[in-house]
Amino acid sequence: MSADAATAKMEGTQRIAASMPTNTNKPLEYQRAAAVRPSEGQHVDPPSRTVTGSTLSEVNATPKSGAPAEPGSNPTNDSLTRVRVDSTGRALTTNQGVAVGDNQSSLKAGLRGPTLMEDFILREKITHFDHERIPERIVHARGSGAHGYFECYKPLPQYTRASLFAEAGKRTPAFVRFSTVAGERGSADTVRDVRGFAVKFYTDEGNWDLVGNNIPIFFIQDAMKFPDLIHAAKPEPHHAMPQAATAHDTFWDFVSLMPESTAMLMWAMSDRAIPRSYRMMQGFGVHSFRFVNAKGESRFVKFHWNPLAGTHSLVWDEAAKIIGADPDYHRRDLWEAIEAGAYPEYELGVQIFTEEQAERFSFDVLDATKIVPEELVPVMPVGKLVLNRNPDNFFAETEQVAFCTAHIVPGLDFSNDPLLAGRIHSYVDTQISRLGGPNFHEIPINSPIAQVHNNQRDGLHRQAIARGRVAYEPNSLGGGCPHQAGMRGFVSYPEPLEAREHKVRGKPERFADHYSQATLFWNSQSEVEKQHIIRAFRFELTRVQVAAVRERMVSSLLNVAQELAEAVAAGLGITELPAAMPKAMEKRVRPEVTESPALSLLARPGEGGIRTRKIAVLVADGVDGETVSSIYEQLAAADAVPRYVGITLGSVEGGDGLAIEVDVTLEAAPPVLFDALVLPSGAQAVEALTRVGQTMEFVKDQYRHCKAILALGESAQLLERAGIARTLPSGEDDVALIVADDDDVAGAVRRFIDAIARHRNFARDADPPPV
Ligand code: HDE
Repeated sequence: MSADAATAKMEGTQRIAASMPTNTNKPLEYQRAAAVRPSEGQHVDPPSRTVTGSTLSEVNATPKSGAPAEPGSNPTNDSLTRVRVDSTGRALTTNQGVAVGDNQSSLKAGLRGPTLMEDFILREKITHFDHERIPERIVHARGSGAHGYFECYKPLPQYTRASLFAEAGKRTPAFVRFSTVAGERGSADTVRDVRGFAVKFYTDEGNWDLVGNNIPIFFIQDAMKFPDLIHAAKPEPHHAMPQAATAHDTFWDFVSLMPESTAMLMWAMSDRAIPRSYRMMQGFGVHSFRFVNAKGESRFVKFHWNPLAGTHSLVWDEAAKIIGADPDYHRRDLWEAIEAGAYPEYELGVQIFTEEQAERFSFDVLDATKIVPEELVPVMPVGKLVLNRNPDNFFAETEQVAFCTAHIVPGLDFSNDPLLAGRIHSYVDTQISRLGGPNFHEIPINSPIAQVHNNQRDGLHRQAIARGRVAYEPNSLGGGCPHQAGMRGFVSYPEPLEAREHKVRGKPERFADHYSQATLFWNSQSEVEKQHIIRAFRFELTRVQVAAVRERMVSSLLNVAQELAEAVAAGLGITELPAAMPKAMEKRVRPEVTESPALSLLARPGEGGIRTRKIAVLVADGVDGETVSSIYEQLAAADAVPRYVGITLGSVEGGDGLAIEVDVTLEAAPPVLFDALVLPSGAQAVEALTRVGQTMEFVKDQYRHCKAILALGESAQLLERAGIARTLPSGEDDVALIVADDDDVAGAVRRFIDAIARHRNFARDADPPPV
């Protein structure tokens, strides 16, 4: 470079340094007003671009070094397009871009000779392979993700300045990962467990991660207990069993000694913990957060996701059988729905309340084991999440996505929930070991779409190539940039603190009420949901080997509801009820609400219809082809997914000569994989199906799991052989068991579709099951 250019650079540097003779921001650091309303950092424009550059030679571009950086730009934040790879028409290369001539054999000294150390192609390939796995998440290891967007319904300036809520119709890109908690990465989807519902919003003011669950409360009140909880729930350390299940001694030992877990146990033993689909479950932010508006005013907020498809669950016997039939049941369901264009949608609702309101509640809003009942603070819908794109690559996107509760944006803030405080630390920390260093934010799925400019440098796998020699602030040599944003940036809400408080380890008094909301949940359930909760407690505690732990849990349940404790005890063979567990707070709390209908899964049937529901149509030679194919078409026209299930693959020949191609066999697709069943007419087909053991299993399971069954003509015999009664034990009609003659097919199909849309006919539910 010419001496002139170097001199000009030097002179320019002198000029900008001189234009900042003092740090004008410094006095503000000591002013109370500036502690609440920070001002923008001091900065100037350099006289020329060269002045703040690292080099004068940056103009000498090559295909690799490229042009100088664009002013104010950080391309590591671009859309994922910059890292999408498509090998169409390309030859194989090494990681250095060298084309590989032969990908079949290693390099040897002679055809039968030893493999040579110099074979860099083999060594690069094997070395990369050796390191393909990364540590799995300590919790939520098993998950599935999808891309989509959040659309704001209406602006919320009175509550928050968060940019994603700024205008009606504004769309913010999002990535969601659903998960189970306890199981390892390869564990089955339909285990009884809480489901993670983690959303990353790529807002234009930075990333906001709402890392929630499908249950609105949690087991513990303080982050201090999280490692204990997870150690108790995970496989027992001596023999590493059981996988992905809480039905074992250590879990129940711990939770029965932690009465604050009781309310969460009620939810976890309910059908919420065995959802039919990720598309059919709610999500919750759990903690109280804060909304902060442009005037700096703050209110508490709780976040709710409500699926437009409604909330629907499996039944336990079915969930357990699906573990064998299709361990990827939820992953497949999400993937297939998105591929089919049936995009899952969830409405975001907020409960907004003031500090003063919170003071008056009978519970503490900082206690994550408590909900704010909807009767106290209604849920206001504010927008909608639509999942419309599957990831291209599971590892690059779903496995490497790193959610952190610490990722929030201007307009939001934390509450002092002590569980949340621990999480704010934990998530960043865990990503550092899981993703190999502090630069995980540069992994494409994690990088924001908002620009990133700071003085953080180096670390493993750094991608950004920061221009210039300034990596500190304040500076004058970089013109003061990047400068602090002041009120345009994130400013913590200056929450007033209690005067004269001591530094303590403890909990507020209202945290000690452990049972009111467990009872509230119980009281709000329908009869069938209550029965399922009883059975779940019974199942889990039956697996517990130590009788004292079983009894301790029953003594705790006596504080929730006598009928619950008695029914669980009866199932466990406990004939003499223990005394109720002494409460941490003997003072009686007067809850505002003793029943909240919104807590029942049945409160949200969804938009109706049978879209994406899987329906088995059993076929064999001699089936009434004309009728069965017309039913198939009607179901497909209603956006359901009918499948011809046969004894073998190939085609069956209808009694009317129509050939029907079998989609899947009785052996490969057991009944638990379908939401409903069609048994067509045709004497010969019914006879053939009767001879196959799996048919009876199919019919019985569909009945036992309370699913809709349509039996036409002769196939009614299959119901009889399975011992299925035409009416309910009460003598009433079973509206999901539609038995029809061949002359009433149209009406029968209509009733069948209505029954599928209602999900299950729980009026059939009985313990033990009659068939
Ligand atoms: Fe998490 N949790 N958690 N958690 N959590 C993790 O972060 C943690 C809690 C939740 O799909 C980890 O990246 C602590 C509540 C979801 O990638 C880890 C505490 C709620 C996911 C962690 C909690 C959650 C995680 C493991 C108590 C519901 C999966 C891997 C103080 C509101 C995110 C990771 C994904 C994952 C810590 C309690 C939800 C270790 C310390 C309450 C959905 O950082």
